[in-house]
Amino acid sequence: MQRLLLLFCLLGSLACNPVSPPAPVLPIPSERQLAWQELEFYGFVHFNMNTFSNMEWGFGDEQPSQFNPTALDCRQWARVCKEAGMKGIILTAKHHDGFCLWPSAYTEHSVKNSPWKEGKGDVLKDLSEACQEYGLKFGVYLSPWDRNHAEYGKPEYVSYFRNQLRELLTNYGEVFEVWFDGANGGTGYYGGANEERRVDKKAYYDWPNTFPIIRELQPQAVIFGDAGLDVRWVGNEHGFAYPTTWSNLMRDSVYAGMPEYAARYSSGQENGSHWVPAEADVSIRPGWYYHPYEDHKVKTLPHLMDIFYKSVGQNASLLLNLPVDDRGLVHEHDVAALQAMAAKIKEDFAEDLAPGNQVAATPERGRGYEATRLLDNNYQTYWATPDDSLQATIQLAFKAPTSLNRLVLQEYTALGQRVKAFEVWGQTDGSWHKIATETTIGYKRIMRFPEQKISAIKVKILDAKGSPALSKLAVYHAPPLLYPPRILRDREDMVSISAADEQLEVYYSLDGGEFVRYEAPFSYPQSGTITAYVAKADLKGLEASLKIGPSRAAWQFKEKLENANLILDGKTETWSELPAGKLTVDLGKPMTIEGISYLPMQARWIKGFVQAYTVEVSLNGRSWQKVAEGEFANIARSPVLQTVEFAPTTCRWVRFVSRKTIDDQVPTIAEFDVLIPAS
Ligand code: FUL
Repeated sequence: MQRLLLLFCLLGSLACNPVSPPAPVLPIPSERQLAWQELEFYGFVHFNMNTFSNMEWGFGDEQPSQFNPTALDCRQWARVCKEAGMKGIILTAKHHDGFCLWPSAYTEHSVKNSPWKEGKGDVLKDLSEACQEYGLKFGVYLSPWDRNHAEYGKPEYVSYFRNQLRELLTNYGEVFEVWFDGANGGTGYYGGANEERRVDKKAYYDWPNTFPIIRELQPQAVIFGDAGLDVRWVGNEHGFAYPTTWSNLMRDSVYAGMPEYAARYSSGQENGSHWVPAEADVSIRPGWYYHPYEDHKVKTLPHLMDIFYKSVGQNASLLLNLPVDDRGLVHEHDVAALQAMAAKIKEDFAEDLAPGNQVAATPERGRGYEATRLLDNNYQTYWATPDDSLQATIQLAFKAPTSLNRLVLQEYTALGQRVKAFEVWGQTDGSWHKIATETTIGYKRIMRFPEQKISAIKVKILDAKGSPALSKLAVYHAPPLLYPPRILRDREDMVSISAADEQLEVYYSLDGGEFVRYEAPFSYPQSGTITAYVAKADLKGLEASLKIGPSRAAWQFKEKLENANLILDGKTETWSELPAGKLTVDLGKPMTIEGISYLPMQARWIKGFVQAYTVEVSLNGRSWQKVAEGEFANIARSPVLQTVEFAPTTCRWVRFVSRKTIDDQVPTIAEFDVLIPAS
């Protein structure tokens, strides 16, 4: 009887005394940071004077007359971003060259003196309105460094900078993020001084008195910078956060542009003093600004997906840049890449397979914090452990064995970032195997692992800064990314074929023959066409094919070249210089050729594209015959594979001579080959 009474009392107290929430583990996010973290994916637009000067960092001496987009359409930018699932757009209102995309009252170096819309245009206005129309947030990038301004480096410039900030934050509606670049100080035009100006990066901008302007005019806007205030740089421009990424940062030890930032601070610190989460910025092309010569270098779908998983999936937001072109539009290639990425993200997360299954956790804090909160699709509700439990196990048991390859976990970050170490286990036929050993979770952690059919999944939290509090556990089965594989033939005639996803099978055929499974590199010392595709069960990807010339194993170059092997390694990304202005190849034996191919260098910072050429052949290496002469007319804009064809000729030596390069620099080359008649 007494026992029963005790039980009633206990139940009664449980019913009347709600379980209190876990105490916050400091630091914790502000309201504006909490709202920002839910955006996850938004767009950067680099469009400004550099778009027209074909530069990345204009010197500051450009003329407003150069800014003349022919079809500028901010609604197209907004539509493209919206359709890609982005939540906002941040525009380079002013980059380091100082040109302003809005008619600032404080400078003549702006759109108001450009031919665009006869000086009546305002890109900030157009974009802010387009964002509103498409339900996107609107943000501004304002470069602290200004290579145009005569007073850069003096206190007067800081007043100018602040005045501009006021204009941007007053005239264009709500702003969700203000982006300050860490690059500042160096050579520049500076009103005609043409000199180098260094500033004290810590003190010059007097940030403690600049940031309040933002708080005053746009209290909900987050401030981005190396040191925050609110959002920090991820420390690289690849769009990758880190397997261990803390939102906590020792903010007072950091300042914008500090040299050791990337190595020491960018992944955050477990015991960081302030909540300053990471934002991963990356461009969809090699450059931030549009360059026609990068039209064929838009990132591939596997690359973009890797970026997505390594940013959004590693406790960072993704800021993906679109270099709007000189028409004023997002280029067709970028649109296509973005659409493919958006479709794949949708496909990978089409169905959360967790709800409807049984979830349990030990220990559990009590009523209101049960494990079922992990599956209720409500970020505000969460599972938590009692205060003194820093370890815990969550188990999701499937009704039937389920194939999956993604796990999503989210901490309830309003209470601070807590989890320090965890493991993921899967159960097959009654026995458990470890799937992953990890560290941090943060706002969102997405794990990719090889597909497996399991009857249960277990998350073991091994260590935490405070009692774990998780909002979400979700599992998915992402379909394979059936991207065409890469086929390479190297200098030794070895062919290798690689798939973007190592889990996939690769099949290939030689010269239209039967397809066979690819296991390892093989020798192929002859000319022909290799075709390959990736597959999984009955799913088959698109084919890739590579046409290759004769064996090159015996080829030799006459000139002494530092990186000679790179010209024949089959890799488009490697390159060599031709200091003698020509490439003379001994083919090892006489053969009939009917042309040559030249791939210009493909690295980010290009130089030495051959514009005017001559091709000569010889049977003995002494007497030469010219077989072709001409120009690669569009190479500066489009440095794709160039071919030169001529009447079939038998020779043992072939020479490719550069008569002029686009920039008068030493010619460069990524790949060289000869074309032979079809047998
Ligand atoms: C860098 C800048 O210098 C680049 O030009 C670009 O704007 C990038 C987002 O940040 O630091």
